[in-house]
Amino acid sequence: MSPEILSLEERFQSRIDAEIKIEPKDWMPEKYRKTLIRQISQHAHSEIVGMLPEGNWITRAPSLRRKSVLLAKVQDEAGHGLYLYSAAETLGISRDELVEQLLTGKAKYSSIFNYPTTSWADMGAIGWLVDGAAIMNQVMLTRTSYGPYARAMVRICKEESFHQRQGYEIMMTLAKGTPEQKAMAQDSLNRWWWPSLMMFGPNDAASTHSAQSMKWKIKRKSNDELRQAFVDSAMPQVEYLGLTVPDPDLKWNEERGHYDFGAIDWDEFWSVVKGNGPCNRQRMRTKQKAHKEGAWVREAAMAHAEKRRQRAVEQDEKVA
Ligand code: BYC
Repeated sequence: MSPEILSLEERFQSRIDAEIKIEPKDWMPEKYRKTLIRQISQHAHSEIVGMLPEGNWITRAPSLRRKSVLLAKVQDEAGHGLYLYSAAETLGISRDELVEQLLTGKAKYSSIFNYPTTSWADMGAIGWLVDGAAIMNQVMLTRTSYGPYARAMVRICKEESFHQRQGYEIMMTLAKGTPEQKAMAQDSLNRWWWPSLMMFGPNDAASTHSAQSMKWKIKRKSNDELRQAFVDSAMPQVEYLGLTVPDPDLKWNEERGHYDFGAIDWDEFWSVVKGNGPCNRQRMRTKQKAHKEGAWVREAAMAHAEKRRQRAVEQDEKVA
């Protein structure tokens, strides 16, 4: 590496160490830029694909109140996807390229959205556990070293807190309801517990990107630290609901001051990540179809923007 690049990298690292945010026009190592594009776009795609499992229940929500709340939540996910695509674009990649990477399967999205939503109780479990796991991960990202990503996360976290509460409220209603409703809540918890723990990614020892991402303060806590914090915060909520988790090894460890939990099925995790989960193909087909059928909307929006731009130019010429 040339001495100039070396000294640029040293200066870059010392800014990171001093907690100074990196902004789009600042010099940055190419690997930092690529890592951020990978992570932010994976995050954006997760928000967008994450609309599908819940969108599946909008027409079947059990009351008008539940329907409007779920609709608002799913719309929030679209908004999160858009802030995150915008943050990724500041790194010099276009929206079209990002979408192309999702639709061709080149870019990943969170494993969790490849599981089916088979009952209304899943709206509770997703809001409570999936958004709960997302918040655990995203609160640290409000302090990530890249300015546009950190700022997007502040708003996203506020909205995710509402999502988590609406999910827990559904779980409380079901768990305190009839025996059938309580059984629905338990069944949903059984199905979403392990996939939620997998959301945090592989164990630290198997996490290829963690060491460098922690050094660059893109990530501020490791996958295992966050997973442990999630289990510790969810367990009192599970107990309050009067439900149980599908893990015979889960118990409080007085000495550690944390819950111990059983081994995650990493074969299942990697199989889902590689495209072979229960709904991977269905999710991709849905997104590809929506993209194709939405082409005329994008074209109309572009034509409208062009018309407005031309009108503004004409107006300026008149004034001049
Ligand atoms: N699923 O070295 P590692 C939401 C991949 S959505 C799939 O630890 P890293 C919501 C990883 O990409 C919330 N792939 O990676 C929306 C890497 O493969 P590549 C989504 C995963 O990046 C709607 C390889 O495994 N949140 O809130 O240091 C409704 C090795 O992993 C997963 C975010 O995206 C996974 N779960 O750490 C409700 C947060 N885990 O890329 C809710 C932002 C790992 O080398 N992302 N992989 O081919 C992150 O914080 C980090 O990217 C991760 C992984 C902690 C996820």
